[in-house]
Amino acid sequence: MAPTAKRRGQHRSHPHRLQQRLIGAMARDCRQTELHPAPHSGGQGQTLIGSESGMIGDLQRRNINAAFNTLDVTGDDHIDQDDFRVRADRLRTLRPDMDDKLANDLRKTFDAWWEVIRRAADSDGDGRVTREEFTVAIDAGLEEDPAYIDQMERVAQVVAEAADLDGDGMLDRNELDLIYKAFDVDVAFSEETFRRLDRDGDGLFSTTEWAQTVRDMFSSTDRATAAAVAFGPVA
Ligand SMILES: [Ca+2]
Ligand SMILES: [Ca+2]
Ligand SMILES: [Ca+2]
Repeated sequence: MAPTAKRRGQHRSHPHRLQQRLIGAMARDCRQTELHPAPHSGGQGQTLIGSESGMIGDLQRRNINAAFNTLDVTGDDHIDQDDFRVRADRLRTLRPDMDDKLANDLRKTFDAWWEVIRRAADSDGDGRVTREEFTVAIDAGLEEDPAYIDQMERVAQVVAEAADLDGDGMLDRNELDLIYKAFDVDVAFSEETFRRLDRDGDGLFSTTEWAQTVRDMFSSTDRATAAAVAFGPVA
């Protein structure tokens, strides 16, 4: 008698796992908190999201804080348009020969990214997003909003074009590192990401593949992808 195959698809592919997502993934180090015994392990009234680890509530808070800190480029504890302008300008300094068209594309794309966040998160309409407003928006599903995901993919594409120093439509390791530097992400993390993206081992991958990788950071929970390790190792 043939054994019945068990469907295990549900086991690891729930989209509501915040630690899998792009900027939340920057806080991957915080996964270590899962190793710490929960001091409140008997509690039953906790509002945890997900259930596998039992610590997602804490993780989520940490990830949201990490995401907020990353977006708050100016460090004034608010996200506003300046943060996105500064980030776009930083890419310009990484690429001194950037032409005006690309510089404009960068600025417009980063502005549009800010617009998506502002619309979703600036609940008091003062043109700035506080940590609290951001947390509420993420809780409400900002990172699952197709408009947000589309915009992130656009940002990734333009950033990849900016980092493509020799303009061949492909990124090499050095060009990928430029992206990491522009986003203040530890360049050490780019090594494994690069290895996974450069499938045929020729030392290059396309800017389009990079944009797709960024998209995967939101939509995929597959730990074998480049997206999974883009901001640090997964356990
Ligand atoms: Ca700021
Ligand atoms: Ca506000
Ligand atoms: Ca290139």
